[in-house]
Amino acid sequence: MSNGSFVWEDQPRHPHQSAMATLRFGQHVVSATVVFLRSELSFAIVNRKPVLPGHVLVCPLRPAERLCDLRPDEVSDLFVTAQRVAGAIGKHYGAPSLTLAVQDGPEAGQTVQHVHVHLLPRHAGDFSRNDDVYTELQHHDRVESEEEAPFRSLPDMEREAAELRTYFT
Ligand code: AMW
Repeated sequence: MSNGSFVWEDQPRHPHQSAMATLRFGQHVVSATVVFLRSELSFAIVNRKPVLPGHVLVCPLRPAERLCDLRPDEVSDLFVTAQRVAGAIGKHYGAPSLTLAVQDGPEAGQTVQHVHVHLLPRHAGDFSRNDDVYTELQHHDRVESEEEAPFRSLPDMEREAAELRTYFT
């Protein structure tokens, strides 16, 4: 089945640099180099501002805003992909547990207008109160916190994506 309006785009990085493959993540354009898995209808990327080490995102290729906007085959592929990614990050980060979350709509904390499943490796004691992870998820990428903790560098994100890609080859 077609994946709708999704296209890999080739965009110039800079007038003097060669084009690079990018894809749309809501209002953002992300480099293909931070994508570590692609399925028929979904993709997985590393996070530019992870709440915990290994906090990654799984998204439908078609930039639908809300879970209810997805077709059944997209929902199915999204969660099968999330399950595969869960296995990989669990191993890679030696995590006995994982948190999966979808912030579906602005009142639920969604800031990127493109459905995404958050996956976070969890370890005992990573938060003093286990459910504080949800408070952190709601606030970590808000503008007011960017000054305290800037985004990761592209090379750092690319390094993690390359490591995670090895689980799917
Ligand atoms: W939401 O608050 O919409 O549920 O979560 C958006 C997530 O996407 C956050 O974890 C944020 O850090 C991450 N994010 C936003 N923009 C990018 C980007 N360009 N590349 C990688 N991760 C991003």
